[in-house]
This record gives sequence, structure tokens and C-alpha cells, in this order.
Amino acid sequence: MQLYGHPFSSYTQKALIALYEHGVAFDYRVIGPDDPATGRELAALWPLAKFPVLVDGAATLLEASIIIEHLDLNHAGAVRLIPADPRAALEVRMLDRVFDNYVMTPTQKIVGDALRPEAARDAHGLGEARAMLDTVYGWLDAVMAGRTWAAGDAFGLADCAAAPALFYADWAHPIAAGFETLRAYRARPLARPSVARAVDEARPYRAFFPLGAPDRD
Ligand SMILES: N[C@@H](CCC(=O)N[C@@H](CS)C(=O)NCC(=O)O)C(=O)O
Repeated sequence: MQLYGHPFSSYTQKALIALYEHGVAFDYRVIGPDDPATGRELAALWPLAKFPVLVDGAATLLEASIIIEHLDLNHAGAVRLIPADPRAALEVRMLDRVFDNYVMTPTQKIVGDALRPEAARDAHGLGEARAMLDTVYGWLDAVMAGRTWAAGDAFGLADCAAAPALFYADWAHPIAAGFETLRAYRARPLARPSVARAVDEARPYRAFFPLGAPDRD
């Protein structure tokens, strides 16, 4: 298998956490300005050139959630990231969508805005992104009460999404001190070997975080 991605990318980390959880070997094709050939390979696979993309034999898998579904179906190790019971799986998939759409998307908006030239900044959109994060932080703080992992007792797909999403969201728009349950949940995966490995591999790139990476985590 080949994984196209970048160590500092949240969605690449989401797929990497699943690869590390399953203990699957893969060839890491890192996208970067110093390697235009790999960027061209990625664009040939997926013209939007968004990453991660996983190639497994004849199959090309787009979207981190689908990559994780593919790994769970075809390369599962000791753990299963999506419950076998389809009803239990719905809760996992629902929270996966929440973390992507309502945590990571507004976070990308805030980070992306900081990369724009001053005159092209979108103050209105930025306000919407921050308001969305405040609302979803409050919702998640209540939902996570009494839970170890996003959908209950087992680490899974939703946690693969949550770990990098909350990691960077808190850098871009801090989780307020009142949301202690959510703050504790954000910290929990950082002690898990698969997540710690993905975070450690991204450390050399922290200087590139456009808002300035905080001196923690
Ligand atoms: N919906 C996609 C999102 C992927 C995504 O936004 N990836 C970012 C990196 S974290 C990216 O490719 N950025 C480069 C670009 O947009 O050109 C997924 O779940 O995999």
C-alpha cells in the first residue's frame, strides 16, 4: 500500500492513526514543495490533490474516513475501528462526521485565513468558524460526559478523526476552560501509541503553523 499525505496534515494523521492501530506496513509518499513528482502522482490519482489518498493494489481510496473503513474491512489487526454491529457503527460514523464537518472544517477555515494576504482575509467567515467551534465544543463537552472514547468504551474511527481535529482546533481557537470534559478527552489520545507517533512525526513542522504553534502538547 502507498499512503499519500503529509505528517503535519490533520487528515493524514487521521489515516495514519488507523494504519498504526492495525499495524499495517505501507510506503509513505510525502507531499512537499521539494518533491513535485510525488505531488504529480497524487494529482493523477485525485485531481483535487487533497490528502490523504491510499493506494491498495488496484484500489484508490479517497477521504480519510473511507481509508479507515477500507483498512478495517481488509487489513484489520487486533482492533476494529468500526463496530461489527451496524447500529453501534452508526454512532461511530455520526461522530466521525461531527469531528470532520464541525471541528476540522472551521479549524481549516481559521488556519487557511491566516495564510491569505491581508486584503483577502475573510473576517465574516472567520467569525462564523469561531462561533461554530464554540457551539460544537459545548455540545461535545456534554456528549463526552461519562465516555472514555468518542462513541463509548472502544477507541475507533471517530477517535481517529477527533484526535487531530481537536488537537489543531484547540491551537486555532482554544477550548474554553469551562469545557473540562472535552479538554480531558482531547488529551486522552495523546497518550495512545498510534496517536503519539503521528503527533511526534509532525513535530518538525510546527514552525510552519501559520498562527504560531503553542509551546505545549
Ligand atoms: N475530506 C478530506 C479532507 C482532506 C483535506 O482537506 N486535506 C488537506 C490536508 S489536512 C489538504 O489536502 N490540503 C491541501 C489542499 O487542499 O490542496 C478527507 O477527509 O480526507
